[in-house]
Amino acid sequence: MIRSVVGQREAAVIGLGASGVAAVRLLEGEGLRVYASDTGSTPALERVAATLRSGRVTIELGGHDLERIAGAGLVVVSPGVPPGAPALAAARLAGRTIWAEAELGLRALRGQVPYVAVTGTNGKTTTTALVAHLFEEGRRAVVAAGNIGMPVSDLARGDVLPEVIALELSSFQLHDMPSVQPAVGVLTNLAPDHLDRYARLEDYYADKRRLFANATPESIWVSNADDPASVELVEQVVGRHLRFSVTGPADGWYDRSAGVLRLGETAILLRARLPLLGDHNVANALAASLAVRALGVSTEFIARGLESVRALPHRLEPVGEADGALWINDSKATNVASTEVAVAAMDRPFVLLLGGRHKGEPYARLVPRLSGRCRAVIAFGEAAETIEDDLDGAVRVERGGSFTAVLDRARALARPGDAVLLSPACSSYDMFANYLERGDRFRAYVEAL
Ligand code: UMA
Repeated sequence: MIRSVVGQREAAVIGLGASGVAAVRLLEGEGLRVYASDTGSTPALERVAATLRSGRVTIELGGHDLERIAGAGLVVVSPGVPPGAPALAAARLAGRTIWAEAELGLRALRGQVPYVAVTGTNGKTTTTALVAHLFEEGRRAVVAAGNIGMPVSDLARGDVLPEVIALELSSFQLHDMPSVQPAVGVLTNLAPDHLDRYARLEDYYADKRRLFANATPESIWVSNADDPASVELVEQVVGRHLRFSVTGPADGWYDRSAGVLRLGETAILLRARLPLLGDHNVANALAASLAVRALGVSTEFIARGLESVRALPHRLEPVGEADGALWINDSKATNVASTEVAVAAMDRPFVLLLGGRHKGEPYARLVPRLSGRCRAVIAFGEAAETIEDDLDGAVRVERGGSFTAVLDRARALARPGDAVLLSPACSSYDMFANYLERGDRFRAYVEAL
């Protein structure tokens, strides 16, 4: 089927990150000739190129041969390549078929494996991981793939296929996935994002809408009843609609007065037994529960799965207690919106560690959620002074020096029953290699105590 699209020509792969490499391997495995290129030429890319080059595979680093791409039978694009990139413009101008790597992977699977596709602005990865976890609990052979980390093309090349895929899809991937047709499609929520890539918010939402492009009356959709933008987006979509809500009755909902998660009238689990922090995670849990329930996982297995789930590393992840305070690693929060969600999830007084490399967003947006609830903010890194200015007068702010000094100070300020929350709202590049290293240092400190 892929062969018939490529014809006698070669296939072109744009970008050689995880997606591009997986696409090259899949296409070569199909017996096709491949031209893959990347604008980068780092030593890491050179090493990757050396492992891929073969009689059928040509690799070019440091730029794209636009003419060659324009002559390809099929162009496979990595999600990080923006639609306006010259390589894609050349392919479009020549009228070439352009597929996202995820489209290629799904085509290679030829409909043999049903998938639950999860998209939305926030909560995609957590919901995808939850879907996979609940399927596992229900004894289904499942793999989590897509934006969450494993390219679908790698999955498709494997010898043993799973029974079902939990597939996280970003708007970047959906842009070039004309045949997407999930067994269940989940939309977690919508909010402005990626405005560095999309000229208008409508364009971003339009890519999200592509999840529903092949809807039929048999399709099953799960969406967020509490989010007006999601409600509007799915309004005209055909199929069976299941909705979740943390504010009132729905197909999956949080009965707050009883402290219970419900599917319809059926009580699934006490909120207190779901080991994830914050209402947003209750919403993610309800979305995942509805999706797997629609594919036959029993409420008994769902309840067990929700109870045994653990936070993903670096995302509101409780890492331990010290002197009676709970230390929470949310190092993945690299923008103010993420930190806002984390702070809203705090059900006890907390010391907030805020800082790193400033990304231009004002921190004042956090003030309504900090006043009266946050014991102190410790501002650190390059952003420290801006944070101090933005929060001035609304909450106690102290300036931290080295990361160890910041953690020592947090320990001194937190009282028994408090939380110490690392949710920095900044990138980590001023002090660390990445957010993972920042979170790992936080965890190691707590473990050493
Ligand atoms: N490049 C070109 N030409 C261009 C532009 C870029 O050659 O004009 C090259 C870059 O030099 C680079 C490569 O393309 O080498 C970039 O590829 P990529 O950014 O698509 O990276 P991958 O490693 O393939 O990772 C992608 C997803 N990345 C993005 O969407 C940015 C990963 O999601 C995903 O896990 C992976 O595929 C496997 O499916 C990451 C992500 O940040 C986690 N996603 C965004 C998000 O969640 O917000 C959408």
